[in-house]
Amino acid sequence: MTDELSPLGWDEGWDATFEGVDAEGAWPARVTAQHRDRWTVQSSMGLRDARVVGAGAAALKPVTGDWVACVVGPQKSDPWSIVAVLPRRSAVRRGAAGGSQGQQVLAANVDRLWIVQSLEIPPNLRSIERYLAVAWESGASPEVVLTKSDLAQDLDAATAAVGDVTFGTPLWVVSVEDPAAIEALRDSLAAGQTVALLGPSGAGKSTLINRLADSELAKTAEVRAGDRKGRHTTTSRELFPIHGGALFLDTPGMRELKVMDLDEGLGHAFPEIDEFSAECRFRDCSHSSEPGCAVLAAVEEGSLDPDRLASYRKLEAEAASERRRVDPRVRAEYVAEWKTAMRTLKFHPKYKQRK
Ligand SMILES: Nc1nc2c(ncn2[C@@H]2O[C@H](COP(=O)(O)OP(=O)(O)OP(=O)(O)O)[C@@H](O)[C@H]2O)c(=O)[nH]1
Ligand SMILES: [Mg+2]
Ligand SMILES: [Zn+2]
Repeated sequence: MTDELSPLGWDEGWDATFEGVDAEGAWPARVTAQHRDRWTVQSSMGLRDARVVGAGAAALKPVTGDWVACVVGPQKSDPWSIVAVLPRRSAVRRGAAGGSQGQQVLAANVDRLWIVQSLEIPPNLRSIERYLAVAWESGASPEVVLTKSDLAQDLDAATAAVGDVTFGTPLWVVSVEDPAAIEALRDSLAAGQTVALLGPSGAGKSTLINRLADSELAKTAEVRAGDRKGRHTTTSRELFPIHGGALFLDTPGMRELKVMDLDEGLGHAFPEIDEFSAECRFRDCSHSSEPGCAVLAAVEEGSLDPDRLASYRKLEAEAASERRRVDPRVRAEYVAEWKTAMRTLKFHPKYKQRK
């Protein structure tokens, strides 16, 4: 099985995982696209339409990049049936958008996650930090790819500014006008490796995939003349296996990336804050007003950029509210705490005075 599926990213580890899956007579396939209630899967038998049927179907939520176990039928003319989703090695998740409850898994089994930003406009460092936190949390290896270097107003200043927030994360600067830069990126790719691209609309994600694959796989479109924003050209998450090469997972540009319940991702994205915080007097220091806070002291001394701290605290607050939303136990604790606080407040002389 390994040989036939290796161009899709299968390896001996997946062999072992598949053996542990309870799916008699099923075979593995990789999800290359997801539609509302249909999935396109690819296996050694080519591309097929698949659906999720039977008891427990609602719990299986395959996403692009997932390895799934499939069977035919029930009728021969039916699409394949997905009977199991193999445990993910990595999952790019974002917090629930709009009013919806659940978090969303954007992509699964991603090896490298490219955060793509255009140099046509000054880099939005706060946005890059947000993407980095989400990327680090996913289990994939994050990298930052700055595109359209040919259109940058001050290339050196822009790359230096981004370099200040990426620390050790690999940083690539490319342009479709710069074959050497594209070649360097291509050289870094390995066969069977899954690379997902994430970033705002118009950043040039699909263009980059086409250029690296040397083929017009993904649709692209010009950005709007006025504000240089994209037109949301890519509308679904799709995996493009390149013959003998890597697999590219293209995604639609996002208006906003809401973070999920960040855990280690935050510390990885803000390594200097993580380091300072080890010296805080309180272990659960929130770096807002506590005595003995080493992070605030670092800002005071000028060794930490206050914008970085503000960004960190904003993401942390968002992650905490997301955690309350998804984890019923944490949510219950929070509600209880809040009720106690309200009760205390009601009996507080100050509160009475205000009434
Ligand atoms: N000058 C220049 N233009 C580029 C470069 N890369 C991409 N573009 C242009 O930027 C526009 C948007 O590119 P897309 O690849 O469609 O952007 P996208 O990130 O896939 O956008 P969505 O699918 O909407 O998320 C296209 O007109 C590309 O030709 C570059 O390096 N230099
Ligand atoms: Mg696109
Ligand atoms: Zn602190």
